[in-house]
Amino acid sequence: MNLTIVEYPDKKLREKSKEVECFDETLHNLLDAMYPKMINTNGIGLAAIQVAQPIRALILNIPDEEGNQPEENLLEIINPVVIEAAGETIYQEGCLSVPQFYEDVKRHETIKINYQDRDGNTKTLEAEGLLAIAIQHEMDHLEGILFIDKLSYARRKKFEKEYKKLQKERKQNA
Ligand code: QAP
Ligand code: CO
Repeated sequence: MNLTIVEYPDKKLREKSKEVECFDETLHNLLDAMYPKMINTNGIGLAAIQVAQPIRALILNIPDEEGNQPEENLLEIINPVVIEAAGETIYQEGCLSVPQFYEDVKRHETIKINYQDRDGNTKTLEAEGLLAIAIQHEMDHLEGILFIDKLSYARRKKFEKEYKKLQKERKQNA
């Protein structure tokens, strides 16, 4: 399965992703293809909608202390639901769908979710730190929300200007 990352301002990223009901080979093939795509593009998190599949599935692989992302640390999260969220934290986020732009975003510090694994088994996960931030970022994708939507009006304007310039440069290099 050959996947392409959908990039802002593609309207596809605004779609609301649908609940996964079939935990079949099609889902497994998609998840299996998402992992190398994420690693090869230097990602730590990827939602299915970012590869044009509007389903409530996301993967995460937070680097360890050495900066490694072994596949055994891969988290596959299907149909996540937030059951608890507390505290506040600010982190400079980026997104594979918004290349080369990073900005501070406010999130909950800790989060507890229920979700399903690739076989449909129900799981609970309590997260803090970068994992908690990444879960919130990826779950926003399921609603068609991007981290740039969370910026102040002034920062968003700064983003639109910088991003247009970056896109121009990238087109010239392509
Ligand atoms: C979401 O983001 C996230 O601009 C995952 O040129 C972000 O993997 C979770 C990336 C922050 C927690 C904190 C971005 C790679 C990767 C770029 C990513 C780029 C290359 C972003
Ligand atoms: Co993202």
